[in-house]
Amino acid sequence: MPHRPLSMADKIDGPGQDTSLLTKPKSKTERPPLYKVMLLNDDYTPMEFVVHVLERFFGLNHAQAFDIMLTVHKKGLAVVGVFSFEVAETKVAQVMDFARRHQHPLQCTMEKE
Ligand code: TYC
Repeated sequence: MPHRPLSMADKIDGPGQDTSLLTKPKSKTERPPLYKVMLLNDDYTPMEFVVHVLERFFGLNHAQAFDIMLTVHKKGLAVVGVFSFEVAETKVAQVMDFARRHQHPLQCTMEKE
């Protein structure tokens, strides 16, 4: 028997089940990664301030902002939006700066989805 490296043609999965020609080609247009922006709970930032932040920087209406604020308050954190890296980074910086300027300890972070 001639010695040669194994090729995909040698890999037969079972009768009539050679899948070597049926694998999906990798998509050519890869989507850029998305980033979750999250707010963290703390014991000191006023609820109304958090609602205002969500309206101002995340374009939520008052009811949506109030709901998310309450989720953070009860669960410790919540995702407030999903964005490209650059937009997520900007939102985090805007929220952190706004909270710092108002002397609230509110924390905002981002994480790859
Ligand atoms: N826990 C805060 C309070 O009781 C309210 C709060 C909600 C703070 C959400 C931060 O991301 C936050 N005043």
